[in-house]
Amino acid sequence: MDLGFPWWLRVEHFLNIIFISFLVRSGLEILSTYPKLYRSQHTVPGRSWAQFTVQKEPKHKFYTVGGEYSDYSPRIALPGRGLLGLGRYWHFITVTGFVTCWVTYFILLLVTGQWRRYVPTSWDVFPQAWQDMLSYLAFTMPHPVEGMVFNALQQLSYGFIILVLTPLVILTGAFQSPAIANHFSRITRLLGGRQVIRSAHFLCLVGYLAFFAIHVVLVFLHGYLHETSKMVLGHSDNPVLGGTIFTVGLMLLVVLHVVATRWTLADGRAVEKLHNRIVRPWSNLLYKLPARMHYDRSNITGKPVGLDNTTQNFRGSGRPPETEEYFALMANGYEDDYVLEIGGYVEHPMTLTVAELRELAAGHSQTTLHHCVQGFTSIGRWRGIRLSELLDLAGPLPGATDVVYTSFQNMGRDDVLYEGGSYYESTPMVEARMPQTLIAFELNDEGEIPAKNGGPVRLRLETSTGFRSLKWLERIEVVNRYDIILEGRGGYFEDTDFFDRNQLI
Ligand SMILES: Nc1nc2c(c(=O)[nH]1)N[C@H]1C(S)=C(S)[C@@H](COP(=O)(O)O)O[C@H]1N2
Ligand SMILES: [Mo]
Repeated sequence: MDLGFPWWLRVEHFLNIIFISFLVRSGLEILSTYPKLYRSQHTVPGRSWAQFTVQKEPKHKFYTVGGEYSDYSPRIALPGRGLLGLGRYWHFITVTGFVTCWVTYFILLLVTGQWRRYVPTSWDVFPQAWQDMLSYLAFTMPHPVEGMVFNALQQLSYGFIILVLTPLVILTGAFQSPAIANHFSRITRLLGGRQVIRSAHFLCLVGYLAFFAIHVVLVFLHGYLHETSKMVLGHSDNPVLGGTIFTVGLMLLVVLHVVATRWTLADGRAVEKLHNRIVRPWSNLLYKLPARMHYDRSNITGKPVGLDNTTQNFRGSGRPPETEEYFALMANGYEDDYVLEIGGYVEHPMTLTVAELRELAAGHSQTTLHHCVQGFTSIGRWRGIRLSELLDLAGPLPGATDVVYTSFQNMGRDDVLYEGGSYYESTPMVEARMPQTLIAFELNDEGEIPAKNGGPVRLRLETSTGFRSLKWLERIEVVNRYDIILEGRGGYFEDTDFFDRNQLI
């Protein structure tokens, strides 16, 4: 068969240059907001195996993770400046194209028989690839394998990138989604846990970059015009024409990156719209994946031996309310002073104390892996009542679509890192009704939820990124539309930053 360079293979190669460069830059943006890699799911400060920031971890015990943001430059990251939400939007937009492209390519390889170019059919390829490498090091060009367009080293390295590294990067990427990681929690654990998978995802990036560097060197060694002409025209009969087209293409790619970065920094909401169009149709399918927990007490993110506060290593994000009322509430053990309100579009509005919540919950607890959108994870055992049961008691009226949660924390007042008003969040009814959506009042069997983790009562959404699990819960309100509340995006970070309320990724 002819193993030349068919047109679809060339188109795919070109699209990949675009997709991978966007994935790398937006991926770096995501990394920048928590530029550390861990082996353990407990992400204990000081135990990272790699770090990509010069920032030191604060010394006091209860610093919040928000302070670990590093802002990478827009020259490196897309869009840079610590704009995590926008980096995520670009990553997911590009993933949609990249995965579609790879699957199509994979099918085409199979049906056309072109897979033979990447899959060695004899063991001889391995010693041959070694010989090829030696000859490159001596600046002589190795010969292609009999009947092939590539030499043995090219065949093995391209095969590895396309058939091993790419599936691996897609798999490890998919498991960054809390919905996927918590639904397939057995696989998450089998693969070594969420942080090992996150580290592997990063190592895939290193793999791509190393391949890219060598690939470029080899293109130059073989002859730039000659090789790039094959990428464009499929042959090297007219290297000047092919090489020129390729070079112009590369310049356009640079322009595309500059334009995308500037556009994102100037009009993030437009990027958000693009994201919602492209990504939501498939990401909404993740609502079909309820969390299935395979964690127990022994997996809890606990204390280092010798310290008496077991919950201290469950990382905290955000600052507790700084009001007299809140301090008084916590000081008094809140059992009598705290009341949770449930109201809005329901038949029976009600208020419940923690004691009443406890009674209704009948001892239910769940041990789950928390995924902060920045990347830290902790495993906690939450005692609480399923929201679904509370909703049954309150009786949503026909036409109720969403549930809105408000906190007595105020970001502008309580957290130096942020501006703005009260923290709130909302969920579509399907998410509110998920079996693990919990109104929690106890962490790690310690009688209560500590202030820094959202006590007395907080929301737990186990298939979504952490920012949506609202802490210091004051009121639950059933509504028939959420888009008329404040900025209309359904939550504090959705309104003030670029986070998506439907973010189960
Ligand atoms: N009211 C309120 N809820 C909040 C936050 C906040 O700042 N304020 N931070 C969110 C974020 S970003 C995360 S990751 C989780 C962290 O929960 P933890 O502090 O128990 O780890 O709470 C979420 N809920
Ligand atoms: Mo977070």
